[in-house]
Amino acid sequence: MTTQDTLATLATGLLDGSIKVIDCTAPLGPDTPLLKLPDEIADQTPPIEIHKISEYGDRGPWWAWNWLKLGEHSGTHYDAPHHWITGKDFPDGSVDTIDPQNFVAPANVLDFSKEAAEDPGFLLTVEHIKAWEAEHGEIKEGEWVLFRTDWDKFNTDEDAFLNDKGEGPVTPGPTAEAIIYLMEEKKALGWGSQCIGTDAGAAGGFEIPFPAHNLLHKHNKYGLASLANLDKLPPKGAVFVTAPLKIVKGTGSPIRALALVAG
Ligand code: 23J
Ligand code: MN
Repeated sequence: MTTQDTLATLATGLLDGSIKVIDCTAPLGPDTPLLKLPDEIADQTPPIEIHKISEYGDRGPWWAWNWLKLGEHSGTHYDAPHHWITGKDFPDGSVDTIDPQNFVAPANVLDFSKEAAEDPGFLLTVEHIKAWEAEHGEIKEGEWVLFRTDWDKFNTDEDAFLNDKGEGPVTPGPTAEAIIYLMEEKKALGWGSQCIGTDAGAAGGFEIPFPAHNLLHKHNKYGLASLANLDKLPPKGAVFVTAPLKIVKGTGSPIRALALVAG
């Protein structure tokens, strides 16, 4: 089969529904949960606003349109290398300069939803990843690693999503060693989370603060946050489509995260 045949087979599968498109995106609006950093150390990403310009009225009789106010790191979104100081110097490290070949890639979906339900501060280790690979197959170079925790079930309730009961956010994430393993040994494309960011809630206090951010972007690799519907994906075999807006020098962007799966 030629590559052109492969593409034709994909096109046919999309049209006949044998390849399904799963939406892995949370709704983006004023109620979307947003990251809260300690006010003492950081300015905040602002609340999302959707303002009407006009709606079939006196000021534009035949059309409706809105304007938006939102941070780059809002809702289901992409983290580019320039988001973190460790990735600041890559010439292809902002959303407008990343090679678009990276926006369509195979996905490994690591299901640790049971562990996260039992322990909301669950940390994924190298051992967990190796055990997953022994069961499902190796993670290969250039592939996404998506951490399924089913945390999207909270994405309409900011308090539950952030899970800060007064002692800081308690949400699942990776250990530094897990990210080092994925970057250095597996050469993964990046890491995706169903929580507010790629790191665990407690990650600001880790030995390497925010290790997912620090280490992914140090390797000129990418993060995905607030992913939805990972429970609808197989452990292997999905193709993930995640294109950020081409914001000039942008450090991230809301995305429409789509997964192609065998229906
Ligand atoms: C800035 C500082 C810490 C974090 C974040 C941003 C994110 O989660 C983000 O959206 O990239 S943890
Ligand atoms: Mn982000």
